[in-house]
Amino acid sequence: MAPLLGLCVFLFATTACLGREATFKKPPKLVESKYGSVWPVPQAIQISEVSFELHSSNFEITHSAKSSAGPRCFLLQEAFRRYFEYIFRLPNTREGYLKKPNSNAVVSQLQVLITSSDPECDGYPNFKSDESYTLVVDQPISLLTAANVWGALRGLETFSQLVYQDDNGMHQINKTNIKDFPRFQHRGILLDSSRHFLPLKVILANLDAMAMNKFNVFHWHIVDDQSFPYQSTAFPDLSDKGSYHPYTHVYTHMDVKIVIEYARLRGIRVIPEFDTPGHTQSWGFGQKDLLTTCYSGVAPSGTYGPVNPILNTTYDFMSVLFKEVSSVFPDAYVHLGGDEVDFTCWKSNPDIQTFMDEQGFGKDYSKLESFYIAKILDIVAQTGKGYMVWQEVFDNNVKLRPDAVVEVWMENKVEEELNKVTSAGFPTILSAPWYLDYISYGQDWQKYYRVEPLKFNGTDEQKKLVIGGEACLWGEYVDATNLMSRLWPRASAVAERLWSSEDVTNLNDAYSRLTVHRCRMVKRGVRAQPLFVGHCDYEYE
Ligand code: CP6
Repeated sequence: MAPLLGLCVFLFATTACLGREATFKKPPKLVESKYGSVWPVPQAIQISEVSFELHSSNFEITHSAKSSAGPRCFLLQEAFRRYFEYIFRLPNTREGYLKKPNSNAVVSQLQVLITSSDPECDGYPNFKSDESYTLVVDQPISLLTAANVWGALRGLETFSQLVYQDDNGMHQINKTNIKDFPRFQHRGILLDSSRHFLPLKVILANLDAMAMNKFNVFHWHIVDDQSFPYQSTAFPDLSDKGSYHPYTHVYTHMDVKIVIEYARLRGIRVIPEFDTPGHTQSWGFGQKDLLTTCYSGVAPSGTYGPVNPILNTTYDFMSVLFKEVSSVFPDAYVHLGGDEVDFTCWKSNPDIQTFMDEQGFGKDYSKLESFYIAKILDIVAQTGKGYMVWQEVFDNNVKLRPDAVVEVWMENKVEEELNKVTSAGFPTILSAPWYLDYISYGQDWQKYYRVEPLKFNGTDEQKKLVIGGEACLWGEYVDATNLMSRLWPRASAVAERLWSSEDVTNLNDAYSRLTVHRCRMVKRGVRAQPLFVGHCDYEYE
């Protein structure tokens, strides 16, 4: 059996053969993909065998004369510059270092044509933004057409991914036709800046990586039990006392604005989450009487529980805080959390027991939770914002506005939950299968890739309510040292599931493109970890 053992070692990288549990025993095969190395795969793409050259000295990305956008469109100007650099000016990209005479045709321009009368140059992306585009790569002029800047951004990313270097270091692109649009509107990444403070730099780097994968929502789980880094102007004590450090480990309004603008320029929405009534321990340091006093027998135990839902002062505070938050974050939605409320402390508190009796809630503390959430929803509705919530809020029968988005995160009975939420008529996003803070040996990206968000019992109307999904990177074991490598390229699997057509499921094809895509991210300065054995032409340095 020696040859078989050898094969076993070769194919399965030893662990499977030693009988230890390897999640994914068979590494996929590297194959030539008809999609080139584009990630995520466009809805329709034909790449021809014919290739053209690009020369940095004779190539520009410009506005088409017919475009409704021009050089005054700052968002596009910045994008043109960025993508020119991705194509030509990376650290160790040598262009044509073995220049040989040739007579190939050259692409000298990528013209960008915005067709809508309002290109949305100065706007923010929103949940209805049109990200579709068409791309015709031909010589001497290639044409990218989109209704507005959001589609143009996606098309520029695709164009840059079509460019490759031949064995002589010459930049090449094949004649190509693409018609593209996202399958799901909401394609998010959740970062948690409470369990560890995330410096601005890593948040911005992650926004770059998101754009490379056509993600369009940054779900910023900005505060939680462990720290409150958001610096509020109305309640400065919250971060003065509740952050890890009041000067170095906080996000000022200016910091937040920087993140929002950086994201906007990449077509990414920023949705902040202020999770209550649970997950709020850090709030208690800077806001007296906000949290419930827990009791041990008849005396306070010295610990605190969820937000105290029976005091008027709680709601006065929340009104002012959410008013501020709604003006600092321009997106039409805020995430209100509502997950994992622990009732132990509420149960111990005599004032809460009295209140429960008065309200006729009996011993059902989920009624008290609903009472609280309903009031928060009213407060937020008054700011003119829509809201997202974790699934428990729906599960507890809280009355939600019809445009409320319910985020399904619990791993058990996901399909049943999707059916329930959508049959009640609510838009929903799926994050349950995509908890990327979980790690394991092997190629777990395949598990994320195989997920089919619409695989649940429901009508077509219900399926339309699944507006997308999110990859979540909870921060217990993550800070700036490992965030990028933990997320990328594993989150790329989620990106393709949410962007590309349902039938894009071939694992060998995905593996082959993702290997190249991962090296491309590395080349662009993203510390994306390897999928398996191998090398990149340009290694991270
Ligand atoms: N923090 C907050 C968390 C989690 C949630 N909310 C969480 C729960 C279970 C797992 C991973 C993360 N760390 N605020 C639940 C949405 Cl497995």
